[in-house]
Amino acid sequence: MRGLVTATHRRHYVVLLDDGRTIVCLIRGRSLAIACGDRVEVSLAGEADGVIDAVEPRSSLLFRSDAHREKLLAANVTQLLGIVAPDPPYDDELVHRWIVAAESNHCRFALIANKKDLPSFAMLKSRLAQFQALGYTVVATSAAHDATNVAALLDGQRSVLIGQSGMGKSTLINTLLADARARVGELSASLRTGRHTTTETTLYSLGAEAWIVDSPGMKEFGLGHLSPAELEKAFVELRPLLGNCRFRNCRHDAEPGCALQEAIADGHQLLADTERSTRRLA
Ligand SMILES: Nc1nc2c(ncn2[C@@H]2O[C@H](COP(=O)(O)OP(=O)(O)OP(=O)(O)O)[C@@H](O)[C@H]2O)c(=O)[nH]1
Ligand SMILES: [Mg+2]
Ligand SMILES: [Zn+2]
Repeated sequence: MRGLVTATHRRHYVVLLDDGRTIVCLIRGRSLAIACGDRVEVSLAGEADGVIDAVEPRSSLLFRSDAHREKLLAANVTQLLGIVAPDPPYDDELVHRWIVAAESNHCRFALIANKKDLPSFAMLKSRLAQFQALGYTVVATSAAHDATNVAALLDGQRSVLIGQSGMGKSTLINTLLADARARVGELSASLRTGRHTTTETTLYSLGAEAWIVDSPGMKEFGLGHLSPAELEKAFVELRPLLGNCRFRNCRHDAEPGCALQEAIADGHQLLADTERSTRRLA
């Protein structure tokens, strides 16, 4: 039997079989790593149980990493949707990291600016301009009330929604799918950090070929698995300059004849900002 992984919870995986049944699976052996969005081959072990035997080849695999381990986010995604809001405060660097993750997986990236009903939303606009300047779609919404402009981004896409805790991922999915039953928690005003209400990664079907994955809030997005060459290509604004440095293995630091440094010296402020983020990420 074949199916689609729609939820991961510790060692258990929910699989929607191609015949429409939903079963809960374990993994055969220990070597397989499985994520929401994976297409898998399973053996049935009972009415509602099974074992995942193999994973079909993936078109993309989003994951973050730190020094110790890799954390899979979703497989076969065509679009990464980042979500930010004025409250709790969000981190610009995190958005740049999501963009790098999307670009290095050849996925589309768009940014959702949520909670536009809050007065503090006005402050967000100038910060979001940098992402628009790079060519990315930025959509302002109030997930708690209306999600029509986000829905327009989802057609025919396999999306993953990521963001810090409390930004409104599950609220957005609730609004998008009245019956999604994503658990939405009350933001803890005293902590100002929001509560991690979503603990599992869950995939919601949006019709024929489209789906969206809700993920637990994250504060970090480690990209240590990317090589310097992959990293520099993941910054769209650097692409026209790559290959123009005097040395082929230029680290774009203090090397003579560095095309990136020259562009910065020419006064491209945007590049200067990006170069700083590249260095932070490296
Ligand atoms: N004012 C306002 N509040 C919102 C909006 N969308 C979500 N919220 C509130 O923000 C808080 C967090 O929403 P969630 O949807 O649980 O956030 P999340 O991103 O899923 O958080 P985690 O699951 O912890 O990662 C809740 O109290 C929501 O009611 C909005 O459009 N406007
Ligand atoms: Mg949530
Ligand atoms: Zn260089």
